Amino acid sequence: MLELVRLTLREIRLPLREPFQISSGTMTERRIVLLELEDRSGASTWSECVCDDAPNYLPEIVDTAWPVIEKWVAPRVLGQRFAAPGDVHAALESDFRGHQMAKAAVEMGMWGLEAERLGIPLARLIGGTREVVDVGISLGIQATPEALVEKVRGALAQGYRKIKLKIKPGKDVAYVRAVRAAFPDAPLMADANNAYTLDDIDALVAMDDQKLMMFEQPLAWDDLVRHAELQKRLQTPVCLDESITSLERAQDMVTLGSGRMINIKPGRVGGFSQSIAIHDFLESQGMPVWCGGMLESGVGRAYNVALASLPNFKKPGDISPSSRYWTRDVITPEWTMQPDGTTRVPLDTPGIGVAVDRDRVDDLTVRTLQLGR
Ligand code: OSB
Ligand code: MG
Repeated sequence: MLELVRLTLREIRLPLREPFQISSGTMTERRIVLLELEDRSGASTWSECVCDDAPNYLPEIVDTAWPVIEKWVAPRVLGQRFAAPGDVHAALESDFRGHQMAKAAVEMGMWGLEAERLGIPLARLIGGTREVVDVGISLGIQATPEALVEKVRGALAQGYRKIKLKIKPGKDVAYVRAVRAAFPDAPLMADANNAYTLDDIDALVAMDDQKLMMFEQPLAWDDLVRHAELQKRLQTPVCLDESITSLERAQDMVTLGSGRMINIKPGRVGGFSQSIAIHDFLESQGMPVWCGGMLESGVGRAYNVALASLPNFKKPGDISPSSRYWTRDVITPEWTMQPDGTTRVPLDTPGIGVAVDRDRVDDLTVRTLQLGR
């Protein structure tokens, strides 16, 4: 039996190596909530809440997630006995709307804790089948198409297997065409983070012949109906990110034809149970999924790497190594990528596969809250 007896929240600040710009804003530093979980057996592990400072990706932010975990999530889990981590999701659903990222931070931690308690790798616990996972990079919006071409050149030289270009109206067609002209066979895709409406469809149509693997979330974060209209008019597959917050929304995507694949971010869907359910459902539909990222520290990345070891994660994930974003990560060993653009799933280590560097975390911590005994 899994029983969480103590939960410690910490907020850390981690400066990015370089600013990261998406259509809705620029980040220079991450505010990250880390959770330390301890089981009755003495086993312990860490997890991460993936929301950001500002509500420009989804409504949840650090300043909602912290009190929600304290007041509403932790009390439903602390001191309760769970036969399996898969049972935690249900405990967080009844009469409790939204707050997926706050719920996921604890729910995922319970999977990590179970892996630690049983002494097996997290990837094994969830039924992962891959020993290595393919890695993609997400490149922020650049000042000029030429600057973007140089970024892509560097990423391809490092071995990345998928190159995601962030786009927004006015920084799209010329950028994508310049990159495609420079690299005719590169595995490219574009992510708009909701920056378009159906009125801007001409720009999207103008990129439809650029052999993009997909357009990620071109339209509004909560809109499945217009994405269905858009998909009918494009050959390029639409991949949904922001719009998929549960298994039901994934089912709606298939019913409506709003997209042909999903970027699964476990934080966005409330944790591992829903991630696995969405993975299984899309597999039954013959549609691939891939693992998204939220500029996590190495702790959050550990969960993403484990998740991406499931069989239907058929496209490279946004699981770039620690050095992509951080001068120094908060874990040891840091996440690395092989020259062939893959990352090893840590199958020789129990639990999440990396250890938290406590001194580093202490140096970065701005507040702490201990819950439980
Ligand atoms: O839309 O996938 C996104 C980062 C922050 C917020 C939203 C997104 C992203 C990324 C970065 O694309 C992916 C990564 O963690 O490397
Ligand atoms: Mg996205």
